[in-house]
Amino acid sequence: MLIRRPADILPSEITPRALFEGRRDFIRRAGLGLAAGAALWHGLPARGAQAAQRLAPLQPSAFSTDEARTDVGHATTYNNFYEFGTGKDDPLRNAHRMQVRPWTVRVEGLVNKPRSFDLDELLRLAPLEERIYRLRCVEGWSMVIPWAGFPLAALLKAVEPQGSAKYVQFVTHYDAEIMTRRPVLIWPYTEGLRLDEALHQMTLLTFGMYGEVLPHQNGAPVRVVVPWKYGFKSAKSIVAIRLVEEEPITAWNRYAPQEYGFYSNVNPEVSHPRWSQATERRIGELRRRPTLMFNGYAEQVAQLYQGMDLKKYY
Ligand SMILES: Nc1nc2c(c(=O)[nH]1)N[C@H]1C(S)=C(S)[C@@H](COP(=O)(O)O)O[C@H]1N2
Ligand SMILES: [Mo]
Repeated sequence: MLIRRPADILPSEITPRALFEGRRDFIRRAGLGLAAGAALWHGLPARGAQAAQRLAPLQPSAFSTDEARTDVGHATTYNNFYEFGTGKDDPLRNAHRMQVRPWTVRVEGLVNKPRSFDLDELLRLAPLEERIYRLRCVEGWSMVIPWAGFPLAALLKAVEPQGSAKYVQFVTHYDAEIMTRRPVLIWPYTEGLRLDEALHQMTLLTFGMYGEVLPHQNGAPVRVVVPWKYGFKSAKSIVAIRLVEEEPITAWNRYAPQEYGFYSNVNPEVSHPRWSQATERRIGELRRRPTLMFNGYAEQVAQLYQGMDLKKYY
């Protein structure tokens, strides 16, 4: 689908209804270009039941890495989205059942202007940038993904956090009709950041990847991406953002507090209790490579943790 310039396009046209209503049009997907083609190679359609929708041209970002991007067919078929199953291709098979339009995100708690935003209102807050970030999963693999989004700070500033707000909690979509009922984690999946982390310019409110709107399995229609932290901090399919005073409950921390801390900064020196975090396998490569402190973003984020014992606050 061809895209006009951002100036003459309404945000609602970027996210057309048909796209998000889960067409079961499996044949057409074969002709939908790179994403579909790459995934067909793996024997699965890249988007489950949705057609790809290209975004308007994106502003490049100085925060982007120039490392080689992970093949889109891997990034859209090898996913963690436990609501849809714990197998790597379960999200691809199942997430298309999620209705992602209409969609609203409530922003509430310790803010002067609590309110709900629909997708179009979110997209009007700031221009979408392309941010090519490394994503490092706590399981020991990593990818390089060109995301499309803008700093979460643009949304947080719009609601005016109060002085007492110290943390941000993300609550994600849960629907027992289409997602697992097994208590793999406590649903809905929740995550959290300290307010200064959430306001950091690298924390991206994300709507797309590889120049297209987010596939369902990657957290459509809106997720966060926090590239210096393990992947599970980058919550998918967000429905509420709460500003709170105390460190919020997070799904993985509640599941296994000794294994998954609130901070979960990528740190090769702090092992997971059951495995080392010193190396990782970049998806698409064979040899493991060393994991870098803060996933290679120390220059940008290390000052957030000055004076903190990162072994204690893992
Ligand atoms: N709602 C929700 N968000 C989630 C998860 C999840 O299970 N549910 N998994 C996380 C994990 S462990 C990782 S590594 C990343 C994976 O993102 P990707 O599939 O887009 O690469 O999503 C994170 N966000
Ligand atoms: Mo992960």
